[in-house]
This record gives sequence, C-alpha cells and structure tokens, in this order.
Amino acid sequence: MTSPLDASIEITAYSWVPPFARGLVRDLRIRWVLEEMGTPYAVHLFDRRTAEADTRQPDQPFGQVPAFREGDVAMFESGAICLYLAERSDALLPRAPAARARALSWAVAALNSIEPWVLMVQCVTLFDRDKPGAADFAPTAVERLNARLAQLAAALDDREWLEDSFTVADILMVHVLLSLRRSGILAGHPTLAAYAERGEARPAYQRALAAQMADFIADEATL
Ligand SMILES: N[C@@H](CCC(=O)N[C@@H](CS)C(=O)NCC(=O)O)C(=O)O
Repeated sequence: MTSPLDASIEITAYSWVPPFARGLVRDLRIRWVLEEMGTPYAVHLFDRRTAEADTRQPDQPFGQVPAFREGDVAMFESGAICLYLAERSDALLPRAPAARARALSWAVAALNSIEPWVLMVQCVTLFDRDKPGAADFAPTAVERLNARLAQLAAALDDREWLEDSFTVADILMVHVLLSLRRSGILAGHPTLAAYAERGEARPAYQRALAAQMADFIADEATL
C-alpha cells in the first residue's frame, strides 16, 4: 500500500479485482493526476469480497471506488476528483480562460460523450452478456461506440493531445480508451490507439499503474 508519511490525501481503492480489470479501476485516474503533480498520497485498500468485515466502507454513495479524502474534503466521482486536483496545476488545467474552457470541455466529453458508450458495450458483451437480448443488441452497441470513436479520432486528427498541451482531459480520455483495448475495439481506431499509447508512455502513468498493480492482492488463492 502506498502510505507516505507526509500524505494528506487518501484514496480508497480495491485490493482485489479480476486480472482483466487491473489497470482499469478508476482510482488509476487519480493516481495518474497525483503522479503528474508530484503529490504524495495514501491508499485505503478495500476488499469488496469481504466488504461486510471491513469497518471502513468506501465513502461513496454508490458503494464504489474511488473515494477521496483530504482533510475535511471528502469526494467521490473520479472525474470530479481529478478536476479538483488539477486546479492546482497550471499544466493539467491551464489558467488561460480559452485553454481552460477547452480542457474542461474535453474532460467532460471523456466521461459524458465517450465513457457511456464504452459502458454500454461492456454491459452487453461482458457484465450482462448472459441477460436476455444482450447478444442481439451487442452489434448495435459496438456500432454506436465505433461511430463516436471515429468522431473523436477526427477531432484529435494528427495532434499529440486533445488540445495544445497535455491536460487532465487527456488523463481521463486515455484511461477511458484503455478499457477498450482488450476487446480489440481500440485497435480499430489507430489514431486513438496511438494517442492512448502516448498517454501510457508518460512516466507519471507508469508510476500510477505500478502503484495500483502493487496494491492488488496477488491472486484469488490468497483468500
Ligand atoms: N462514475 C464513477 C464510477 C465508479 C465505478 O464504476 N467504480 C467501479 C470500479 S472502476 C466500481 O466500484 N465498481 C463496483 C460497483 O459498481 O459496485 C467514477 O468515475 O468514479
């Protein structure tokens, strides 16, 4: 567990998820922001398999992670937490009004225009794939997601990041896109696949990923 003595920030994250979900749990977004800023943090690890025995449930209205605490500030929703933190960084959230407005627009787009379509596909192809109608609807869900991704790729075009410089919006967008890698959907959009790879190549992402992976219980046999 990451617990630097000088950390006033605490994230609640899972200590176990299935292997396919590792790297994709949304506390990674917050860890990535904090690593970009060089801000230390502690992690409260929560095992949802033994949730009832844990006296510290995530302080999150939907029982999910991540949750966040800094002094008397208690937050939930990964996007809100990332934006709250990015306020402290001129790089992650530019001060100039026009650039700031674009970064905020893209941050919300990641969570509100791209992630819902990703979730729809994940529901019918993964989480709820055995439910009635899921298999029938899956091709339509994938088609709708692909249409949205094509628009995103066109907007990104040949730029390195969503706007002139790397911002918190890229953290959110790259992390949303990475959840599509395993399905092969991301590879169908080479512009976006390359963009996600640029995000992953950042040392701060690598540190955040390593920290999340190190916090997971090694395997199911340990319980
Ligand atoms: N919109 C929320 C979504 C949080 C979320 O879906 N968390 C997942 C892990 S990445 C979770 O806790 N899933 C378990 C559950 O929904 O019970 C956010 O961005 O923080």
